[in-house]
Amino acid sequence: MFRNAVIFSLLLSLAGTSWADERAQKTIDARQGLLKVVAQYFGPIVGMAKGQIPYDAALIEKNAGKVAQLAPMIPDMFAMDTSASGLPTEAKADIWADYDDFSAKAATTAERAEALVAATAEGRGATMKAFGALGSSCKSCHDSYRQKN
Ligand code: ASC
Repeated sequence: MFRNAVIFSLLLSLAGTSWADERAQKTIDARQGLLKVVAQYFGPIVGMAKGQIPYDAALIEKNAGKVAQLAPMIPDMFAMDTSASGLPTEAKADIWADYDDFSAKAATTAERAEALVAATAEGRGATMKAFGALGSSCKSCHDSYRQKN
C-alpha cells in the first residue's frame, strides 16, 4: 500500500515536471519567435544603414512602426520565469531578478521605434540618427539580459 503511494506520488511529480517544462518551452518558443519577427522588420533598416539596399523612407516608417507595436509584447512574453527549467535559452535569469528594468528597456525600445517613425519625415540624416538610437536600445537590453550561446 505504502509502496503504491510512493510510486503514485513519483509518477505525479514526473507528470508535473513535464507539464511545467511544456509550458516553459512554449513561452521560450513564443518569445524567440517574437524577437525574430522584430529582427525581420529591423533587418532591412540595418541593410539601408549599411548601404546594402537602397534607402527607402517609406519602408523604414512602416517597419519601425511594426517594431513599435511589437516591442511592448516583449515583457508580456517574458512574464514567465523559465530560469529554473534548464531548457536551452539565451535569456539570462537576471531578467526576472530585475523584471522592471527589463520592461523599462523594452518600453524605451518602443519609444525609440516611434521616434524613428517620426524621423522619417525629417530626412535621411534625422532618420539615421533615430535608427542609431533604436539600435543602441536593442543592444543595451541584449548586453544586460542575453547570453549568446
Ligand atoms: C538586429 C539584431 C539585433 C540588433 C542589435 C542592435 O538586427 O538582430 O540583435 O539589431 O544588433 O544593436
